[in-house]
Amino acid sequence: MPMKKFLTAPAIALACALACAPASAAERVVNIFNWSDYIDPGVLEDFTRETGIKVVYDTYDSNEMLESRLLAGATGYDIVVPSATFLQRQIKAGVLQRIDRKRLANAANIWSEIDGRLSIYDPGSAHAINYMWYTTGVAYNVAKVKERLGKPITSWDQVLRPEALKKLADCGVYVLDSPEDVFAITLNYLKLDPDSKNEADLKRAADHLSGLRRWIKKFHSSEYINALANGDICVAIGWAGDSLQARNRAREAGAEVDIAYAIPVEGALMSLDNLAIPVDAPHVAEAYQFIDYLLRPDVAARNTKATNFANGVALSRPLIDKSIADDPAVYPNEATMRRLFTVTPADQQKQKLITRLWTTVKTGR
Ligand code: N2P
Repeated sequence: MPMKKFLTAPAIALACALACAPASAAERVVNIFNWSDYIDPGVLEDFTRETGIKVVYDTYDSNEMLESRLLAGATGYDIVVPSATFLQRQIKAGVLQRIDRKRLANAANIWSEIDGRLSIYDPGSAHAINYMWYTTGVAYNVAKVKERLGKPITSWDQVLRPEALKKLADCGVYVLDSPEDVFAITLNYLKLDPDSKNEADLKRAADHLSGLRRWIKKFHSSEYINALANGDICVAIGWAGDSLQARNRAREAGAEVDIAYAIPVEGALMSLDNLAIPVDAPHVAEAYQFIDYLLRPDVAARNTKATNFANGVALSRPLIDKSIADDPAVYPNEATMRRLFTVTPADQQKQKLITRLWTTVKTGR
């Protein structure tokens, strides 16, 4: 279930709004639906302080969850953050509106290289603006993996080969509940096209994953952050920033837990998450104001510092601590970039097949 977080303006502003504003003045608000653990909460508070716009902030942890809401319509959301492949399908379905970049004073801060990658999914980047971009790799507990494998994780073979995964199962393995990520990685591991939508290829990947199920404790896309930090699990196929948040949470808690994140030698999936405005958004002007705020280099830098995800504002990079800005797990260097692959969206029919195969992978039925 999405978690609810309701942010109000500072008490003083609220008191004034109640006491000073004419009764008819509509309260300015922006309703945001974003991934969990994906923003510095202080940014939301400062946005309200600076603009007087109240932020209502809900979270999700899967594209499927967002997509089913968007396709049902009337979400009430002003900003949503689909990954690029889902974005492309949602544009075709007519559920997102065009974004006029002339209305964004900070549009010049958009990182052109990342924007170019986004335009593969959204020609001319007409409906979206990149928020964060990242890889899907392996987060692991350094000591527990060393005990069991004698070495760090560097290859998908250490987690995707049944006899190898079996060695890690007793300390707890989580896998993202995200068929797009996990199919792409498995297809690539099986030396098939990671972007294959061929039914036989997808079935082969699903069969392989079904063979791993008994060694997997849970398929989940957000709980692994705390589970790793607490030492409850030792391996997760996860997203870069979330994996590093797990490492940081363990450090902050002073726990004897050291978490590392690997982009395996065979390569990893690179994805883009993007700010978009639903076609029926009730507060479009406020949505523009919020997107413009996120495009400020100092604000983008704060969000990367808090989440360990690379953002789409190039000028924010010099404002980010070197430990994050120069970490190839966050901002992959040229050599790592060459190992990354991307995927394209499945059409509705193939998406149904993927959903069906994924249910079988997770449940055996
Ligand atoms: C944030 C996850 C974002 C990456 N916790 C997956 N879209």
